[in-house]
Formats: sequence, structure tokens, C-alpha cells
Amino acid sequence: AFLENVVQHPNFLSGDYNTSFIDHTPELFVFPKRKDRGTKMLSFIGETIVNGYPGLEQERKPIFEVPPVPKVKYSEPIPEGTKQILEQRGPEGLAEWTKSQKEVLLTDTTFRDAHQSLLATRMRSHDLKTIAEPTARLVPNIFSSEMWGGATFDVAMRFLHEDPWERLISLRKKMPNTLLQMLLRASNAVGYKNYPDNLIEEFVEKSANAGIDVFRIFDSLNWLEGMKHAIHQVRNTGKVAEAAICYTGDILDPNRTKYDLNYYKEMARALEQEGAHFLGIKDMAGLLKPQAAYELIGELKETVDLPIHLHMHDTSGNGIFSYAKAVEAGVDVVDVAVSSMAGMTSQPSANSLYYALSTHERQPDINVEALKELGEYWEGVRDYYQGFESGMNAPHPEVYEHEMPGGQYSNLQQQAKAVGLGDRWGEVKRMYRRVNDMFGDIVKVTPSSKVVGDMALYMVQNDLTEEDVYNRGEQLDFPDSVVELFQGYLGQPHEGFPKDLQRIILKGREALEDRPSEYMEAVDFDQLNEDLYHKLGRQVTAHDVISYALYPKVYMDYQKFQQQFGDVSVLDTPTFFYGLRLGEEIEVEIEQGKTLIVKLVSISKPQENGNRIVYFELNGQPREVMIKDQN
Ligand code: 3PY
Ligand code: ZN
Repeated sequence: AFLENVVQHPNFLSGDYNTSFIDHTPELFVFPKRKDRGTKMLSFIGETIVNGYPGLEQERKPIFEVPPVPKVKYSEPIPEGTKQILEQRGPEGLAEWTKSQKEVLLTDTTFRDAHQSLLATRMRSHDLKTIAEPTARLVPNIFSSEMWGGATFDVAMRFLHEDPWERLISLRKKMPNTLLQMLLRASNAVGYKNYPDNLIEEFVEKSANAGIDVFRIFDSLNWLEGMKHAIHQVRNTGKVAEAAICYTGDILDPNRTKYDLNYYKEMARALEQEGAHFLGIKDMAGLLKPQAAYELIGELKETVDLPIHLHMHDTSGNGIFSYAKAVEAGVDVVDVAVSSMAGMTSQPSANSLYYALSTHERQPDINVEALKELGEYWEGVRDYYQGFESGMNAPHPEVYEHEMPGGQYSNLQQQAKAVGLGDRWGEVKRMYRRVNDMFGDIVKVTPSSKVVGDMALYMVQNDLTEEDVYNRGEQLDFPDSVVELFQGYLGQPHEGFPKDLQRIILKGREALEDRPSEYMEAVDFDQLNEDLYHKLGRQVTAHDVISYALYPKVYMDYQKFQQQFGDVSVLDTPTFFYGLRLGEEIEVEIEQGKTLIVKLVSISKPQENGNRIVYFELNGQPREVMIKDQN
């Protein structure tokens, strides 16, 4: 009934519909469940064949080798791991256990930050699920697997058309022995702005219930006030609160006194007092030089009684060297990725660190052969995502100058291209650093890093110098994100905003000095639940409601997509991105034990109205779908 309903609607017929279509025509979305999953899937594949996947330039489907999945004995019990230690001893017990280990422990970021930083966060759950259980069996003694949070939540719905909660729940089942870790942007949750406190509470509680054990909590300005609530909330769930300090500047540089050793020591003490179970050092750009790593970790070990967990990006090429020095200084856990997903803007390689520490008493206790096998799988999978690679293919020590986070580099580059500054990328990078200095040398990490990027683009695009901003600022219309930063909507930077620039940017608008969340109305979850029920015409879950509260438009677009195309997360990745070649046949398991066989037979020329007919066979029966050619 739904399809008939929708396709006869005049707006739909004229192609004049957008996301508000759902809002204005809720009656269309109230329909009895009809299992026409085959047609929906053919529509999606047809759409991809005719119009391509947004953002991918290459149209013809490459031939990929099937990534080799290491052989494991699925019938045997999965070995126990750190998850069981947390269950038996609680977060404090886990912290004590961690500190008592002689070997340095490893967090594997392959399932989150590695692909966020190398492949624009596009890794699909399909490819993560395939390797999750082999990973749990082959490297059961890793400390944790970072597999959620950061940009994954948004990107899953927006670009992959899949449910981030389903990813978490599914990986939880497949990795019952491993601590699952997420990156939580404190009051910004998994978004780019501050949210009401009760939304953070609900998000943390439901994330913990769905399987997150370790929450790495950071604030994009290292503002303690912005982190307290999230830390307390994580503690309330009984899970691990890893409060993180973002590392910026250079403690070795006597001219950069704003973020000196003392700054980090004080913040570490404050986080310990706030109830952190672990201390995270989050070097999002990879600025911590080897000797700085040695001094910082050494001093922090003296300063707090918490296990210290170091996160770095390998952009400069010095990551392993810094980790080795941190290991000498007593760091407890470091973040690494499986080799074929490591290096450059990603984390340093687990395999390389293992070899670098040969004969060292703190060499990680990890099966390097198993890591190699896992790496072969990831190497194959990475090929699927080649269209999202950043193009950085050598170490990039100039990161010490521009200080751009690993996850931002390729993003900002895309943004620059989109506004016609592709050939002025060098200027944009230099301007990024200048904007940082104008802003008073601030911590740059999502979302504050985005604001610095927006300002840099704005200045290059409009050929503005620093002097122009100070001299003619009154007449300039600064990007919204810049105004909001200076209004205090992301919190307060260390030592405040530079007053002159703040006055120029705000043009008389008031600025907050306390937590933005204090000014926000609490989310009414019952009301949202009811709204969604009416909009979607189905029972909604608490997960739906949270996704909607965090990302209303992205979530509704995702729902609309689902209504139209069904669950596309079941498709293999090459088909998801590139559709099918003529004559190609695939099997799609749409639920356990139920498989569709799809074959592409032919594609018509565009008709006068621009439509093409795509001819398939579905389980041997001829089927066709009409697709509007957008090219
Ligand atoms: C994120 O917030 O997504 C980050 O990875 C920050 O480094
Ligand atoms: Zn990172």
C-alpha cells in the first residue's frame, strides 16, 4: 500500500519532494508492513547503477578480490578478555588491573578512528561484522576495541543508510570478550554542538546498555566545566569513564607557554578529582614529539594515580617513536590500528609497535601472526573504499605547523574543493594555523577544529588578511560557526577568547560564560516518541528517539530512505557503492536463511523524460525498475 500511496502522490510524480515531504504528508507513511523487500533493493541497486554513489567519481565497478577472512574455529568458546575483568572487578578494579600489567596494552582503533581518518568514516557495518568475531578470537588480549562514536554515528545514517545502534549491538554479540570503546564529545555527544543535559544522560545510558564499556570523554576546548556532566553520567552507568585531555601545542617549545607541562598536570589532577577512572591523552593531530611523550607521560604518572591511555595519529610519521618513548615513561595503554589500516592520518601500526619493542620488557603481548592475517582482510576491504582515500601517501611532518587533526585533513580538503579552493589548498593550510593564532591558540578538535577550518576557508576565499579582519571586521559577515564559537556556544577556551577579536566578531551580541546546556530546555522524550510514532507509522525504540533528538533531519532522511529502499546494509560493499556490472549476479542474505539472487540483465537508454529502465532477474524472475537519470 505504501508504494502505491507514495508513487501516486502528485509531488512524488513531479519529482518535487525533499525531506519535508515526510513532515507534510505523514499519512503516506502510515502503512501496513508489506514485505516488498526485493523491489526496494532493486530500486537502490538500479539507482546506484544509473546515478552512482554520491561523492564517488568512478562510475565503472572495479573488480575486487574477496578479502580473506582468517580461519577460526567458530565452534570453540571465545577466550575471555578484558570485558570479563570489567564485569568481575568493576571500573576501579579494571584500572588497578591495567596499572599492574608489565606489558603495554593496546586499543585497536581499526573499527572507528582508523577508517574515520583514512576513509572519511565510510566503513560499513557489513565489513566490520565479517571480521569482528575472528578478531575477538585471534587477539583476545587487546585492551579494547574502539568501534563507535566520533563521526561514525552521523555518517552511518547520513551516508551509509544504516543504524549506528544496530552496529553496536551486533559487534557486541560478536566480541563478547573485548571492552568496546567509544569517543564521546562530552556535551556535544556524537554531534557538533552542545545538547541538553538530559539528552546526554539518555545517550550515555542507552549506549552503555547497548554495549559500550569505555567512554573516552573529551571537550573540544579542554574545558573542564563542559566535561563534568558526561563524566558523572558515565560513572552512574557503572562503565569506565576515561576522561581525556586533548594535546595541543608543543611542551618542548619554550616559546609556546600556553600549554606547558603544568597545564596538562593541572588538568589531569582536575579530571582525577572529577572521578575519571582512566586518564586519556588525546593527541588528535599527532603533535606529541618523542621527547615530549617521554616527559609528559612521565610527569603525569607522577601526578595522578590513574592508568594513562595515549591516543595519537601518525600523520608526521613519528608515531611509533613517540609511543616507544611513552612506553619507556610508563604509559599503560596506547591506541594502534591493524597495519593495513594504520599510519599517516590514522593511528600508528600495532604490528610495527610490536616489532619496534622486540626484546623490550614492555613489548605488547599480542599474536603478531594473527594481526598479520587480520591485516590481509583489512587490506582487501580498504580497496572497496579507495574512492574515499585522502591522497596523502607519505608522512606529513608539516602537521607540526598547521596542527590539523587527522580526521579533519581530508575533510577540509574536500570542503576547500567544494568552494573552488582546490588549487589553493596550501594557502588554506597556512591560514588554518594563522586563524589558530588569531583565536588565541585554541585546542583544535571536533567541533572547535571545524570552526578554525571554516574561518580559514572564509579568509582565503575572500582574500582577507589578518589585518583586514581587525581593520574591516565591522563590515565582515563571519561564518555562523565562528560567531557561535565566540558566543561561547562550544564552551570556554583556556585563558578565554581574545577580547578584541571577540568584539569584532560578535558585533554587540552577548557571549555566554557558563555552560550552554544551562540555557537549553530539557528534551521531552515522551513527546518525541509520540511525534516519531506519527511520522513513521510504527512503534519506535528508545534508540530511534535518541537518533532523532541528536540529528533530526539526518534521522528523518534516513527513515525516508529506508521506506523507499529498505535495509541496504545487507548488500556487499562493492554493490552498495557501484551497483552491478551487466550480467553480474549476487546473492544477498536479507535475513538469516533468506537469500535473494539478483542479476543485472540490461539498462535501457534514457527515455524522453530522462528515465531509464533497469532490467534485473530476481531469483530467476524478470523484474524491472524505472530510474531517473540525473546525469
Ligand atoms: C572526533 O571527535 O570524531 C574525533 O575523532 C576527534 O579527534
Ligand atoms: Zn583520533
